Amino acid sequence: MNNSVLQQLRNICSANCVLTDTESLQIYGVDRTTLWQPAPCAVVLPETIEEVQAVIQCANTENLAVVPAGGRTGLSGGAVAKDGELVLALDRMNKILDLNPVDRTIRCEAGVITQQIQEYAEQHSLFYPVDFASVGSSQIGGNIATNAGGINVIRYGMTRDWVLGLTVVTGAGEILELNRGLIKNNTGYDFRHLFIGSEGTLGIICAATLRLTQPPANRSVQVLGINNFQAIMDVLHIYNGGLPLTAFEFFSDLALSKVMAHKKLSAPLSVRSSYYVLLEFEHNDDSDLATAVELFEQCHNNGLVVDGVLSLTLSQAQNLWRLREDISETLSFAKPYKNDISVRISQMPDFIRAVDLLAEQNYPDFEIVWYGHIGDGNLHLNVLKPDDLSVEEFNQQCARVSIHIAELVASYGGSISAEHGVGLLKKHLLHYSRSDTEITLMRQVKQLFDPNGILNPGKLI
Ligand code: 2HG
Ligand code: ZN
Repeated sequence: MNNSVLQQLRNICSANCVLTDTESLQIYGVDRTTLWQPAPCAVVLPETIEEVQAVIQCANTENLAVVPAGGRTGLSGGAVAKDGELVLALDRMNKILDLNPVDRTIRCEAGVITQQIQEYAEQHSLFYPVDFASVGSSQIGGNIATNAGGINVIRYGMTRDWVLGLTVVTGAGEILELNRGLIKNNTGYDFRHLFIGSEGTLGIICAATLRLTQPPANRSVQVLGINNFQAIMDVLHIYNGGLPLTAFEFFSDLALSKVMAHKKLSAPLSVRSSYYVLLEFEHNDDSDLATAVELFEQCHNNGLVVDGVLSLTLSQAQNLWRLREDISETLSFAKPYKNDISVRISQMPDFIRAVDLLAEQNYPDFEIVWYGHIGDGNLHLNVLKPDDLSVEEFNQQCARVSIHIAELVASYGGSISAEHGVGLLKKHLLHYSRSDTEITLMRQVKQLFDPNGILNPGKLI
């Protein structure tokens, strides 16, 4: 980066908020993907929205590409700076600004860690329900920019459902207040929803007002051993009819054995099965617990479920959750090739059979770890590299297969990215889930908010 631009940034944000040392460039230039080498020109850490605005104005004048960065826990390369871009990290905009118990809202800056929002809400007897394994390091701005999902979507929806207001700086350097924290506001196009899931391509999310809700009374967890996909969906149907489910997750025996070995955890059930469902439900009294036992017995008597366990304490529930939540981190050392796909729930049994067949045909010698949010119609398929294959060959082979998976997803009217976003990783697959007209309109929308194309160029579209 040339010295005059560096000096301008130092004037805007103060000298110690502009980083150019090799270590910082390596850390801030990448998310949790491993396919690209970080190579940003600098990292800037503004502390106020005015500073963000001034950085964006400077980037426009100097024709400098900007990659917005939150907690960089993304899995699609949305926060990768590999081509000399300026990383604009929101770490220093980390204040909780207000919690309004009457409105049941929390207002915070974009760099607040998701878990801090959950804890702050809890201290005020309220609940922020969006939850996933990386809440301890992801930032709320990144959650909004990628419309993060996670483990409670079946009951509480995605991040989008909890955003009441956004303050953004557009790619053109304008500050916009979107929706003002209102529940009801029918005044035309709702730009808030354009920014949610826009992956940093339209503007920088600087602050947000989030809706909070009543905390759930108690939550219990059941892990069930099941031998086939159809039975998993039948069990979902049966439990949905009887209990207020907050999660319905699944993982394969291979996923379980990897987590148990890596995290030194013991088996949840005495009998092994091909798959396991982890379900969670809210309950106010013992009758729901009795219902859980009855539903289990019904499924067991029908031959749908082989074995099961119900948590009786919070710590038992937490231990069971680790079997599911620790899968992604456990596998990360093997640098797996990831698929994050979805179809409508009713199509899941057929779709899974078809994916399974495709995987068997195309990956005869690869280990495939199946898991995901099956209650939301969302599968995570992690393909593991055999030791004797080079990383390049492995990734090329997987990229070829992912085209077949995308074709299959398209034939079911599903999504090539259920919750991880498009970023760099899925860009070439976007047309399997969005029409040419839609993609053209997306480009035109980007042009409106970011006329010089400085924001996250090359991502999403
Ligand atoms: C999960 O559900 C995350 O655990 C990560 O979305 C999934 O790493 C993955 O493929
Ligand atoms: Zn997931």
